[in-house]
Amino acid sequence: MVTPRLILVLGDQLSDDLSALREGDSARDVVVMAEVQAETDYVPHHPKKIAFLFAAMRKHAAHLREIGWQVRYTTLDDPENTQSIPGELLRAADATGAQEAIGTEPGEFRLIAALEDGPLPVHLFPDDRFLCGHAEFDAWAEGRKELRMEWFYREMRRKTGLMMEGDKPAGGRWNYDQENRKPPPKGLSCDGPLRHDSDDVTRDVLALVRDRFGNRYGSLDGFWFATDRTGALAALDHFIGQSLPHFGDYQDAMVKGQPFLHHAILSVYMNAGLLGWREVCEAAEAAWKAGDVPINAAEGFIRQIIGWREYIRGIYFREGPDYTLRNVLGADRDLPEFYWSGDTDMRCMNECITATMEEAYAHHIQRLMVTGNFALLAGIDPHQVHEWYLVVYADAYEWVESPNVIGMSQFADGGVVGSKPYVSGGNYINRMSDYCKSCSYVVSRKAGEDACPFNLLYWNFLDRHRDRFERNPRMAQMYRTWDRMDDDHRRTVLSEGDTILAKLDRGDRV
Ligand code: FAD
Ligand code: DLZ
Ligand code: SF4
Repeated sequence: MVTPRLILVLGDQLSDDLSALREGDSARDVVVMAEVQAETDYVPHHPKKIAFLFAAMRKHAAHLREIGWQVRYTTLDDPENTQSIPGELLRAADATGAQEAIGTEPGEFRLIAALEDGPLPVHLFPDDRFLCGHAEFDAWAEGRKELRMEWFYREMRRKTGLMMEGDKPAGGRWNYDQENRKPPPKGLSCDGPLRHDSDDVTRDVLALVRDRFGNRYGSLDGFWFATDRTGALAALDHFIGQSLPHFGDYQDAMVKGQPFLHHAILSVYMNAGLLGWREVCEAAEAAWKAGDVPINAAEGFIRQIIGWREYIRGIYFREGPDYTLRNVLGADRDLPEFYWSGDTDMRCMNECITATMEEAYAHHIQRLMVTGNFALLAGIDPHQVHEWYLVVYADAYEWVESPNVIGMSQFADGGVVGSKPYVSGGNYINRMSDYCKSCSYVVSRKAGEDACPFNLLYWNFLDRHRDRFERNPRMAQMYRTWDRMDDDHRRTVLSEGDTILAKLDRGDRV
């Protein structure tokens, strides 16, 4: 008898066209999939994320069996479960006589190291479900003073031919952002994502997850994610028909009680492998070609995927395992408790945090300009901020979460991802949302008891980091504005900002 090899398929590798499966032999090899505590607990993931992945893993295992693979699947409550991926590989090797395993490179250095250092030899193949491999990204990055996404994106447009006319971008421009990012008009609303009913598999998983993880942060109620490829394709169709036409216009808008607006809500499916970048982008391009979607929406959406998503992954693997420990601004304040409860008088923070607890989702601007902006202004330890984002979002894996948080949002990498920190006072949030209207603070107040904390902390941040940022050409204007204010006002603003920071340190309500 020929000795089988094990083929590891992880929870975010639920794709038929996976390099490890391509390298395997269904007549001989055994696919190993396992629900394990090491993965549910290395950070205490939101229960909706765990339920989504377990249900999707169980259905993918059934699908792989249907197409001819032998699959060894361990459920979390199996009494023999060793509760780690290397442990389950070893147990499968004992049971099958396999001497080695193959896999597709995981999306976190932590797990790559655990497999490389594990007791069974594991050969990892590149994860070619992405458009840009590590060597290609490094070749693009090599010798550049700044790794700006826009230049990378243009290469990816040329490489894919998406929205290209010959070697020119469709419509004559690479980027239609000037037409995007409008403030929300009164009454802006959207039906949101396609909601999927539970079936027996999902119901079993929900019961297990409620039993094991029901007491941790995040709500399991109202679970509606798709948990297989058919459902994910239906979600893609729904987005293209319903929301893509407005995606560009209202990409940055925030409206109370409307966490999804016209966003895709596809990252959860794409990052688990249920959808691929090409089919998603081609669907958007086809809708534009058919005249159903304006060019600014289609281009803006495709840029998020072949631009931002690929660029962010390139940064993660290029920067290396110590990336999540970077902290160039020396921020060392503990993450305030209200990030876990939403218990704050700041309406914007309350709205984004409570929606996150409910849905394991917030859109980009809520992540960047509300929760991320506040953490940066308040000098929160970026590693704690990183762990929070990894816990709370259903689409979070370190390869995509950490460059967004450590780099884009917290500037803790010193400018690898962004040329300047994404900070703003309350004005930006007021322009792009309806949050401030129902806030206890007054967004137009720059000082005083009820002044918006974002306003106070904005100047406090710029003042604290003057040496680093005042010569940055994109920030010089802000320092000039600050310097023109009268001394008394500046002293008041700084001392009231310090009062808020002291309240955060004491755990007082803000
Ligand atoms: P849409 O806004 O509709 O965008 C369409 C698609 O573009 C997304 O599905 C996603 O695949 C891709 N995309 C857009 N922006 C980015 C980006 N900056 N990086 C990578 N892909 C992008 N995205 C994650 O997938 N996982 C994360 O853990 C994550 N953490 C983030 C943390 C912070 C602080 C910030 C600022 C952004 C983070 N993002 C993350 C990026 C972005 O917020 C999400 O991809 C997006 O909100 C997902 O929702 P959507 O599918 O509705 O996306
Ligand atoms: C996120 C996650 C969770 C919660 N649980 C599992 C699991 O039980 N089994 C598994 O194979 N994968 C899980 N995952 C996804 C992995 O954490 C993911 O593959 C790595 O973080 C690399 O991206
Ligand atoms: Fe947020 Fe300030 Fe607006 Fe309140 S006033 S919602 S704290 S930006």
